[in-house]
Amino acid sequence: MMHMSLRWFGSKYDSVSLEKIRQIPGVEGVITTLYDIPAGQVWPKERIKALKDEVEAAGLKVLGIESVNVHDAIKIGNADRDKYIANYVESLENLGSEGITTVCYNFMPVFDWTRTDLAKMRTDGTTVLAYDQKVVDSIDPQTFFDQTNSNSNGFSMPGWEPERLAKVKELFEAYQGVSEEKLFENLIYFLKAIQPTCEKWGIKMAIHPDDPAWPVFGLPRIITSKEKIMKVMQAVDAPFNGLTFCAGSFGTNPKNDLPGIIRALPGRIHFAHIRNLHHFEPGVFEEAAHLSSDGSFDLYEIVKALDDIGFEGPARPDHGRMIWGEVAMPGYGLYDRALGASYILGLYEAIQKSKAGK
Ligand SMILES: [Mn+2]
Repeated sequence: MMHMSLRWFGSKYDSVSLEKIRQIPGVEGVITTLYDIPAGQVWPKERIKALKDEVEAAGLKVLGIESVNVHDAIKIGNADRDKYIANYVESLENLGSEGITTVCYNFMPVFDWTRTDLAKMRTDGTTVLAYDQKVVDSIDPQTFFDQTNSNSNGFSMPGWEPERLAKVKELFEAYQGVSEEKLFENLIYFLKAIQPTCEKWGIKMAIHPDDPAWPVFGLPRIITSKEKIMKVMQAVDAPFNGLTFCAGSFGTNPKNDLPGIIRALPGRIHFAHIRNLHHFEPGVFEEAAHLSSDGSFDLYEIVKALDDIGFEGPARPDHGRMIWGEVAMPGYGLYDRALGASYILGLYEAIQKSKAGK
């Protein structure tokens, strides 16, 4: 049984309320976070409990955390990484003891996801996030960061925290000498260090693939394809070490076979981000409605593959289009994600019924 959820940034940061999320049919809970706690700091138990209480009071469950961010010192492999890993372990202890056991994270240097347009107008008047490699190739990271943040409708976006990215130049310097191999080693070091705590509480770590699935601004990327994620799964071959299957991120590279990635990872996909992209040419795409025919992916085959491998974790619609005049954080409005959730649940119901021969 897949559990449908919506990402929610907390009542202080999100334009969408829990009350509204509660009214989307079939949505059981939220994927949430303590948005104000910077990477590297411990998540206090009382804050986690208060978050859980707030969500449960609205008739929903906390189905997972996205994300407990990993401090750059851990990704870079600095001398003080063990201090930050100890903090991470304490956050996991606090989450585990509150019964929260699905944790999404990523291991991308400097930038989280990258898009070159946060509100590209489509012919139907909707706006979507879009990407054009030529734009990335033509500007420096600091300018790129400033432009992205000034176009976010006034919302602070995940992975684009102004405090951290105020020092883009310094961050880039800190990553000098961190090759793809080194970044991979640092990930494995981190996973081995958190393994006992995850196993103690039954916490499932779900690494998010890199978005887009290739190096940007000369920074290394290590979760970009089936081969690369398999390498991580094999290096720490235990069920706690799993994947957030993100259709939109792996799908930035049209060579990635999305159902094929899912089918290669039974028992290791702990969380699913389900969305659609429309490709124009290699390195140029826009985010589409979830409906298969609106983009380049076959959403039926994606949901079917998840069901075939016995996926039982939380799933969520991913970035939505901005429709019906909504003003929200780019990608995270209510309306199109609600349509996406309903559509995915419709596919899921049809798959269950045809399997049962009804
Ligand atoms: Mn995703």
